[in-house]
Amino acid sequence: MLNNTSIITIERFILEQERNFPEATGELTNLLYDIALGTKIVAAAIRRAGLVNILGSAGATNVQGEEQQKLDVFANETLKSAMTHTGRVCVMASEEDEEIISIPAEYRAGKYAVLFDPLDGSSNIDVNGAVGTIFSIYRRVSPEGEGTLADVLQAGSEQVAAGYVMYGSSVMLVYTAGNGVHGFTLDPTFGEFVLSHPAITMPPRGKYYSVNESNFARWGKGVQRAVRGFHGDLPDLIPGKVSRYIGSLVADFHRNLIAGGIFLYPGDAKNPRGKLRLSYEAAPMAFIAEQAGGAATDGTRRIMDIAPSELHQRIPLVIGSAEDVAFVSRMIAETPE
Ligand code: AFP
Repeated sequence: MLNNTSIITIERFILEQERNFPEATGELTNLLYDIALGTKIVAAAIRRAGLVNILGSAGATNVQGEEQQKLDVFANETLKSAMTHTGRVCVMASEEDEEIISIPAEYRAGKYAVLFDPLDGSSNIDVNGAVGTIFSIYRRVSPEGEGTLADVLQAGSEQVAAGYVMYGSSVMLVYTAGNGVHGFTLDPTFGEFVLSHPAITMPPRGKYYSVNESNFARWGKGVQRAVRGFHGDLPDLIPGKVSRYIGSLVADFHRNLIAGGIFLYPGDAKNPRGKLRLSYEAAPMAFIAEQAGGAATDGTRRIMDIAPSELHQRIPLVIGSAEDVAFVSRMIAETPE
């Protein structure tokens, strides 16, 4: 098996990509590999979850006031320990931690800051649904020493790399380092991510729309009109689409990335800033969407341009095939509230 040169592991792929940049030190390759290793451990735990009876609440709530599942805690700790002692990272931030995560003094010389949502869509775990890990990597902006809040509060356009791992019927890692979007599938027989989806591109207009329609009555009129368009009620403006919603951003986004479509989590009368987090969810997914030819906005502004002012900031998200995202912006701009 190993002498089969048609198998491209994630490590080989990233190393080969880095050859195009003579100034590259290999540190980013190693960091991505650390993250891949952490997610393989998480994937193994998720697969065993139903068997070893570790499902259920850990009894704590996270900083968003949401109940944590045990696997959330496990995934968070696993990813932290995969990156803490390598000397590649100066600071981290996790959706599950209120404050930035500092790195012990002897290891904090690294030039990267990493943000992650360790187990997104975790309410799907109890029903054996798809969940994911999302990550985002920035270059440190603070001088040497301990990384600071400034390192993790950068606009999405400053990302060096971003990606997600989807723990679905197979485990897939999808990432971009600004040179296209590439997907790898975990081969469970030898435990490596192998290149399965090189240079993923999103169709400009998609077949699917994904949104939690139970919030329909609370949306602004522009969003309501756009979704009516997706229902097929505005045939002069846009052909109708097929509805698909899992309630797990990674899984919903992944379908639309591969097959074409749009995902929305708009703000509404109860939560004007929506539900999703700018730094852990919206910005990394926006980087991937744009690199695949798609787009991402908060309804009016490009997500990648928005610099967060706080660590756990929420933001409305409209992401997917470029023409579909533009249609939503147009409906929002043209529809009086
Ligand atoms: P959980 O991690 O609490 O399941 O939230 C998942 C999520 O952040 C994102 O993955 C989904 O797209 C979105 O929330 C679903 O939210 P609704 O349940 O309100 O539709």
